[in-house]
Amino acid sequence: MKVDIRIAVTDGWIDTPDGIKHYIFGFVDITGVPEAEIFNYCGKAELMAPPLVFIVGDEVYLTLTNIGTPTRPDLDDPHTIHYHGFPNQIAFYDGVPEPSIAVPVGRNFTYYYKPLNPGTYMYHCHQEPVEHIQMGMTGPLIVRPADYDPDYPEYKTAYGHGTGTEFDREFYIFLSELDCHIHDLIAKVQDPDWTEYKPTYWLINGRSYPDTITNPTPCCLQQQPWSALIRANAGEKVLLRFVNLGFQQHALQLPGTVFKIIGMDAMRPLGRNGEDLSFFKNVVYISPGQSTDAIFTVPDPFQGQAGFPVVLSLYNRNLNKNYTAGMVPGGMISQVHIYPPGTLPPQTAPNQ
Ligand SMILES: [Cu+2]
Repeated sequence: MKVDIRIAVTDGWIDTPDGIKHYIFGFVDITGVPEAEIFNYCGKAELMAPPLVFIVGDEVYLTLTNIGTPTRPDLDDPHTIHYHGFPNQIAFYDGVPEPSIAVPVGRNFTYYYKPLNPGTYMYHCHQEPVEHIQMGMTGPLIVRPADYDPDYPEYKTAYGHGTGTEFDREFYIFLSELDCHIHDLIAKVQDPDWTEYKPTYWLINGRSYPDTITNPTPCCLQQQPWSALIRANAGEKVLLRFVNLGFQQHALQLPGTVFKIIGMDAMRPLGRNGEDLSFFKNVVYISPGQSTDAIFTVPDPFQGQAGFPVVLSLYNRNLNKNYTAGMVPGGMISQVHIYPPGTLPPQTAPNQ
């Protein structure tokens, strides 16, 4: 299927629960926005960047439009889109500025791609990547298998019918960090030294706990529209699509259940003869630039009885990343809310 997407690149401001605003660079979806209105999106960059969802075999035309950075009008940085982890991308459309081209302020460039392999990927700007990735130009990307069909449980899978990767609900768990000192320097037209990178905030889907579990999104988090709250009925299979585009390793744990690792870096673990080598782990240890697909079966604490939602915590096992500016708990924490079987209707989009 032909897919047309238009993404604008600009700057913006995000909130953390301590009441501080942080300057970011980032992307915002302007697909279908009339040409005369695209500059209304200046300064409206979102963290995490809009998730992209494709199906194997799609003909994807993604137009990147650089609408400038109103807080820093002196910056004339070009930007790109790099589909991280796509094995068959050609250099011209890969967003690495040296062998490709980058998009200056006021210009467009249309990237073409035809995804061949299902899995969880990510995308980011590749111009001055140390700065632009850290400033927030990062988002997740799903490629669904060609036979994906959400109306039939055996075809609602991460890697295709018969691969043992069926799920009932799916959630982006997009990990990054933020060094507020450097973001502040950039907002104030200073030149940061990135060798002094020392993050002070740890984020899931662009938010710091307790903002991670706020759902629906309140008006104060409009530029961080993705809650990380996981809601599911007891007994369901939940697929967590972990992506790390921070600069640190992270170790995510969900006490009360166990993760079945069904994919890493958009590759289903298979043996030489095609045998299923998925495995079980308590902790998802994930490096920068890595993705991990983990399914857990929601435990049933109700045993046929009615009850209120039961809460499990998903948190970074590096416990020093579970605070926000001295407030504990904070940082890289989210929650699973378990409902009695049959309570929640079927999920129609990720992170609902
Ligand atoms: Cu950039």
